[in-house]
Amino acid sequence: MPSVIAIEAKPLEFEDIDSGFFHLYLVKTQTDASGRVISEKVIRGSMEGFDDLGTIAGANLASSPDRRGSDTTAERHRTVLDLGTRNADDVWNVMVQHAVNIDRADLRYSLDIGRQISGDDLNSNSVIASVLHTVGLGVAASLPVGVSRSEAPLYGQLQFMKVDDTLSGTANRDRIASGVGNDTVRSGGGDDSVSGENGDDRLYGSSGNDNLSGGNGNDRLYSGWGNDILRGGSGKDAFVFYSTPSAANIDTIRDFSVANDTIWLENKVFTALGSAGVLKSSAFWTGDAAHDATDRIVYDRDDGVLYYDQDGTGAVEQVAFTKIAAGLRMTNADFQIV
Ligand SMILES: [Ca+2]
Ligand SMILES: [Ca+2]
Ligand SMILES: [Ca+2]
Repeated sequence: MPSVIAIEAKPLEFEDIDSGFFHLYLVKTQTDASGRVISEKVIRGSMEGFDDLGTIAGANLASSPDRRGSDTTAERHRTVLDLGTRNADDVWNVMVQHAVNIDRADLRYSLDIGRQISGDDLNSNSVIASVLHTVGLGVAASLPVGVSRSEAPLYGQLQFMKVDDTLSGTANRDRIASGVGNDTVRSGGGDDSVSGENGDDRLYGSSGNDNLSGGNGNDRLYSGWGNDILRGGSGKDAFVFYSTPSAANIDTIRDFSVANDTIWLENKVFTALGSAGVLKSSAFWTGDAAHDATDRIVYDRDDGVLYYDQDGTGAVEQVAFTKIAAGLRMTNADFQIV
């Protein structure tokens, strides 16, 4: 059954006087083959208790504070979000997870909509901006038609949404940007695009040809299977290899820094590397092939390919597991056996 996600806006009234401001919320509408509405779910921010920023995450619209009155579609400033080729149910799944994480985080609700006091001012509109951002939708481009940014106060306060997210993608192609905070993102199957952004993030690509980007902070990128594109960003990043290398499983690291970054190799898969710790210097070689029987990791400096060779100069062929830049001054110290 087809689903759509719309962003809606209701005029905010204080004691029946229109404030000139709007409250934003997201609605997923599922219809059947003849266009009848089967369900309407809502994501919205709220104030809980004295000043706690809370959420309603995927509840029924009809039993939420945003339930329909006699207002028309135009009065609700409904704009259906353009999700490209993504399925609305998949996008909603990730949106709900982030809304739940916001609810659990210790974020303060602030009504300082005139920005009179400096600090982390967040309200229900900030929640909606953060939810849109998490699934890779542009915040400015997603505002409902007829609502300007100044009419949606505290929308887009992403730098203050300090949420340590745990997010799981779907079996299909996901786009996830986990924002500030130390996040764990498991993108699941499909060709996913994941950005950890600020914080020390752990990103798992699993199967599929994924695009993983750590951003600022000390990140760990677990690309899994497929031909993945990896960027650690700034900070001390670890690129973790734990799947059997093959032609269908060669990754590309776009920004490996010898000074800052490390390649981690799982010895359950790279069985000839021995026990955990820094790779032995006798097991590393720079060249196009192993030069003696103890070599295990070979860096071809001319084309930037890293090979695993389980028996050095023995009969078993080396196998490429990732491409990095050519001409780097790699040493055994760039490799950690885990
Ligand atoms: Ca992050
Ligand atoms: Ca992958
Ligand atoms: Ca990083």
